[in-house]
Amino acid sequence: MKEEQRTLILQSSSDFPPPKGVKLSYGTAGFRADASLLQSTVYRVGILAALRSLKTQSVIGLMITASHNKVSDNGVKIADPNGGMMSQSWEPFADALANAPDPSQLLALIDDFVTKECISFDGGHPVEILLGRDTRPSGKSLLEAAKMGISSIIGAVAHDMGVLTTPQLHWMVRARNLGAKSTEYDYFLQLSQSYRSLVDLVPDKNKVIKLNDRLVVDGANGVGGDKLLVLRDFCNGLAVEVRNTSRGQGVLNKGVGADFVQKEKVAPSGFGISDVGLRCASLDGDADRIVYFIVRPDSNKIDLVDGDKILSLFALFIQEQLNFLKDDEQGKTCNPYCPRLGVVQTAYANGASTAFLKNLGLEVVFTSTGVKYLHEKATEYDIGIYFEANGHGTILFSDGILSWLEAKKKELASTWKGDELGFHFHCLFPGSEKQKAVLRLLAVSKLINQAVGDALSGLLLVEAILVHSGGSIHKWNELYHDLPSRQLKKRTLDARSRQTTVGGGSNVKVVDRTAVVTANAETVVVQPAGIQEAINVETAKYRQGRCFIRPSGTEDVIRIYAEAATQEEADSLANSVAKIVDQFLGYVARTIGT
Ligand code: G16
Repeated sequence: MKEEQRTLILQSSSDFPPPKGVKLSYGTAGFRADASLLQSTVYRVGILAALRSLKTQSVIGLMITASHNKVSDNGVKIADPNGGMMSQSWEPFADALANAPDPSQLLALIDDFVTKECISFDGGHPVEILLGRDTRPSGKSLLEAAKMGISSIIGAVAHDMGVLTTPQLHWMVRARNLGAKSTEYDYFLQLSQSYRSLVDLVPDKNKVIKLNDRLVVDGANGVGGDKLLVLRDFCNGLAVEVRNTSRGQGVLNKGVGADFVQKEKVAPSGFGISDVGLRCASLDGDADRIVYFIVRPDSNKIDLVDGDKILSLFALFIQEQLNFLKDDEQGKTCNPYCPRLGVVQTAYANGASTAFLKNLGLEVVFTSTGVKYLHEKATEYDIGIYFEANGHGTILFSDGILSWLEAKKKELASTWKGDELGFHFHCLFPGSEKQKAVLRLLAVSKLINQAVGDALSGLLLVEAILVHSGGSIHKWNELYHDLPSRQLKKRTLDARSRQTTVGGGSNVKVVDRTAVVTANAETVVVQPAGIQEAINVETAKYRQGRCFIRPSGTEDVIRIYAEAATQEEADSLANSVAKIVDQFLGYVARTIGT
């Protein structure tokens, strides 16, 4: 690095001292913490984004959000050139950067890294970063910190895209780097047009049943509801009522949102007895997750239609379209093409969903929690569908299958004789089922966000498939019956309060969540020693028992998941394992969510 560049970093970083006694980690989805701790981190991630742009010679994204976390938290994450999460190989550098104690050590780190990564500052390519933020009140000033970080790399340019959902920013980055249209308007246009294409391919009889059937959406008091209102106008005819937008009185994610609905299994604030039986959905704070639900007549309980069920609906639809095309390929004497369809889940996937998917003959694989892991795995298939039970997921189409579909589209169009023969199908599009299957798959590839899980594009695909199948949310929910489950979280102490007096005034030795180390897609705890054996002994006492613990990558908690034959047993197993966590981690914590 030139002297001028070094001086600039030293000067500007001195305005952003890191908070004392706090160690931050890039985690499941970027850095997250109380917003008051993040000025320095976000400034430094600004530097990181500029270096990533220099290294990849591409446009990079920087999003200020803490998604499902409480409103006082915030966070920052990077979108890579393909719109996906930042390469995991850069995470150790991100951690080191965030935790460097002073400007000179920060500079030394950057110096070393730039040399190691052979990052050139020769100015041969534009260095551009797209910035977005959600509706959190702390977002504006953190965005300014990010801009300062970016401008401390000579020649780097920040483009403030304003308040966005996280998936919108990822989509824009991907589109920019593909040389495609990439504004927010283009996002809405692409989603709405591909949604309309899917609906145009639906037989009329199903459309009549479904299109006027209202969907009610909880926007988590965040950005997702606001953007859905815009998307609804683009879709022209989509019957959606949006509640809990950021313009109301409610607090972001408080008693609302996909995380709350999925974990607590109750209706969000603003939903009640008048919604019983309706098709409802809930987005999370930055609209990268979606779950559906049906309000039950008894209290505010719901039937949850979670990410696993969304995945199952998508898998059935994709498999149906591929089956239309399979016969064609099987008849071929040479080079038949058999697209590989795969499904990716995590340990949180309900056992009943995995059994259902395997029963369909699908290949199901597991990764650790975090879209970055699922997404990577899904790219190994021609069509890879990934979803976390919490509603975060998408469908990825490989370049290979997209070319094949385009070629197939041409081939089938040239051989279609239906119009001449006077066939008229009951839908807007005249053509064979094979042709329609090709067009449907191509429309799905444009509708569903190829960069990251996206609640808005997921919602439109669910709605289009329900119209296509003429089915209701009730029928969808009956695809299989979830095994009863329970999730708990045990708070660990934040770095500032560790080693202080907790637990009713007595001095208790506390550990942080990183004391829990897992393996095998988080199904086994390898540290602390002995805890997994204790969990196994407890789990074996329950019919259809399954249980695991893992440290959260977004909150200062240890998560506990239990599944069993009845709700009482699942609750009991989760509570027993929570006690084991207390014993092994030496900290009597408060149990939340029971
Ligand atoms: C993020 C990740 C998800 C993950 C969730 C919870 O979601 O993107 O993949 O499932 O955190 O992670 P953890 O259990 O490690 O806290 P979001 O919606 O908060 O960005």
